[in-house]
Amino acid sequence: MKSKVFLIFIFLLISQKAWGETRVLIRMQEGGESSPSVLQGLSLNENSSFSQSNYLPATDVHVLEIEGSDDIPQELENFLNNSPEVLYWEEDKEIVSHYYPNDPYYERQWAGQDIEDFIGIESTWGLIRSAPDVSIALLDSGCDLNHPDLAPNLWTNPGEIASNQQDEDHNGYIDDYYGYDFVNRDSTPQDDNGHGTMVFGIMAAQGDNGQGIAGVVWDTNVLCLKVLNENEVGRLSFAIEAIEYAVNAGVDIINTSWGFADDQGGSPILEEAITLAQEAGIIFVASAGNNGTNNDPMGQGLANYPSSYQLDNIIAVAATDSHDTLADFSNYNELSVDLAAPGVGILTTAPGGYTYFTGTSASAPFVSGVAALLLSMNPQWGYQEVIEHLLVHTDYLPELEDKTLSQGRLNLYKATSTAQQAANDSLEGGSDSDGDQELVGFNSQVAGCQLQSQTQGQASTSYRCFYLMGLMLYIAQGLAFKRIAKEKNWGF
Ligand SMILES: [Ca+2]
Ligand SMILES: [Ca+2]
Ligand SMILES: [Ca+2]
Ligand SMILES: [Ca+2]
Repeated sequence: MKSKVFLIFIFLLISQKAWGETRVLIRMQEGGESSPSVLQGLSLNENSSFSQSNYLPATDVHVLEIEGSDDIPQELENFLNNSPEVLYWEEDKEIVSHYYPNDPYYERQWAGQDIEDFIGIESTWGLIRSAPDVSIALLDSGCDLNHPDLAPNLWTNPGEIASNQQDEDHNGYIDDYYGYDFVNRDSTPQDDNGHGTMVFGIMAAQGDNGQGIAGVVWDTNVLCLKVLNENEVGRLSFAIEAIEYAVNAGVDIINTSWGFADDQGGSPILEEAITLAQEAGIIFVASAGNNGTNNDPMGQGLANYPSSYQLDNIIAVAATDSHDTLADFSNYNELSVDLAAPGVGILTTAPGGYTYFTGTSASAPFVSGVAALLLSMNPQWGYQEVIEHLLVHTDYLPELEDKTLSQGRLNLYKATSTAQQAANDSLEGGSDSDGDQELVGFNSQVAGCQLQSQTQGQASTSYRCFYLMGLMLYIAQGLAFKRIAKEKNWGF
């Protein structure tokens, strides 16, 4: 099974060279040339030529397109490596979705039966189901904008009038009312593949509307940014531009159910874009990848990106199956993969209907959905508090002990019920928002332990409490490790 999955993954990597042209991303030195005029002196061999195809202002990146060559011409490579104006450059690599084609008949028998029990979804809905003030950017193959179970939850641009050929909000995108299509460069991020629509449904299909299914969150705002084409393949530059768009739109969460494998630490420019999201306080949820291997950021082998960047706003998600064990195809790592969530045979929306969906692509939107609920309950929480809270309130699975940072699988009810308690406490205890944000979670937990020990004196309560504290410290160490590794620029 594993080798079959691996072969399919390799096949996807090799076979889907979706783009005819080779492209490179160039990051100029700060204070250097603001346009690639530095390249004007360069001539390629007679068969190839190059032109600028895009400029991404927030990351100051020039996208260069090379015609007539399947590879980056040696002259260009030499030039870029030796030019003092170029800070760094990389190929505009392909990114691929983390959808795993399933065996429909067998897996349909399971879907929807045990999953509610595992993750406590129905109990969660008894507590909270809406996050109307939260917005989630979905960077994917687009959305079925006409799907009755999704349309009510589409983000809309308050500064833009649709379909009038004008750019009312002056953001450089004409008529971007429902987001943007970075693949075809138009204002309609309509899904021509289905992947984005499937991710959307798990995360945020409208509930209690007499239609189809209910997503984790029933009422929220999903910003559709199309970065994958009809074959579920995109480019780094699409994703980087979409992240810039999401940051400017002020979203709270970004969901990425795709990636690329790399043994050189991933794309530095994509990492820089995610750093912009981090600085804006955005939670970045990323699927861990489907090649069934260790995403070891310290090792020699391939790791999946963006999930393996050591940025503390990234929450990387592995997939569990119907037996509540790690799915064969799921990637894992004890530091870079944060937790697992169901990812096999999940019933969700598809363009014009419904389907079953498998892959770490299906796991990530469970986490994005519950992150939206947590933010809605505790709007004062920063991204670190949301992520720490989620990781501490998983269900421990022995198998995940050395395969995810939290050692556990998402439990919606544990996460939301304890967040509800935190919201109540914060209402009762008044504002302590002057405190160190990062430590708020810890302080209340330690205080909770003492309180429980004193008032109840029950050994079991104390053990549970101190176990939880220990786990929080362990996770905090892991998150701190990510921050330190990032600061010290260790070679991931
Ligand atoms: Ca606009
Ligand atoms: Ca307009
Ligand atoms: Ca379009
Ligand atoms: Ca529905």
